[in-house]
Amino acid sequence: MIPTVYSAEVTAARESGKAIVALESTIITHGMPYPQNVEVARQVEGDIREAGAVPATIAVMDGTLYIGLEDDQLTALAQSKNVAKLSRADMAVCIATGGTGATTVAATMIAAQMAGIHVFATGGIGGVHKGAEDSFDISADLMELSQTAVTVVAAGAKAILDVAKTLEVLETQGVPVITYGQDAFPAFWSRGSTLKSPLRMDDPAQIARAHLTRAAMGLPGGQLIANPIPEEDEISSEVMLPVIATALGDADKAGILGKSVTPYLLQRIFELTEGRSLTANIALVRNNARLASKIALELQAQG
Ligand code: PSU
Ligand code: MN
Repeated sequence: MIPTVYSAEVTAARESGKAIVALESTIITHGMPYPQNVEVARQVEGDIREAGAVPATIAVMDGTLYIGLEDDQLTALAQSKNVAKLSRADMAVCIATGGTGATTVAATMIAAQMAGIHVFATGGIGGVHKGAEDSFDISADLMELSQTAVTVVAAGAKAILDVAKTLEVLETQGVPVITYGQDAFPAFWSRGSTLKSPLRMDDPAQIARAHLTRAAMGLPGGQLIANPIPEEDEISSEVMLPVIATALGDADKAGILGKSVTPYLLQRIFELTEGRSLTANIALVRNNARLASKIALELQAQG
């Protein structure tokens, strides 16, 4: 038995059959600085409510799995230091030992599936790191997408990753990568990229139908929906590429490895862009929350 607590709002939504959108907590604890992290978390939850769905931010606190956080819990989590970053490998250990941890994309998908939630909004997924041919650093997020039936809305993958290799692994793993409303696979802070998206859809109803079709065929796994950042919020790749190169060089010099790589790079890019990367990050997460809500409502209408 997994000690699980649903927020009041999520409990009511489950009873009345309202659409629910899952949100991860690593973006709060390891992806953005305090106090912007808690402000953004609240805004994103508000965006989902405004779109007619219910937000469920997921985290493990003192060995309990929370599906939806009350506002004081959200604030406490955003302020805590030394929170573990949980993926598939360490989530059960954290719960079993009474620990506290924030859920990555992989761990959030697992929790969402346990709670019967089919749609999840985030900023960017983990992927194949540059130099993975030597480090073998490939995020468990990619394998999770191939086995857990949750549709994940993200703004593509960051250029801190090897995006082409990330798309190759997703293809090998049988994950549908669907870009919303354009042909190019978006590059997180920038709308465009030189990479063509494997698939494209222009309508949330279609995305919901594809999710249900996959399930009906008995195929495990979810879908990755790549939602380009709104035009007015994007930062051009000419601005971002040198910044990313500097951040990667600094990570290398500092000897950052494993789980610490992504949080280190995000923090370094925040400093190097004087906060501009964060402003864009906030805009794209909110945009993803709105699209995820539409998909969740459609799933409910069709399902
Ligand atoms: N990419 C981002 N922002 C993030 C993350 C990734 O642009 O906050 C977080 C997510 O929680 C993601 C995790 O699941 O980092 C991937 O970490 P790793 O590369 O260690 O698997
Ligand atoms: Mn990794």
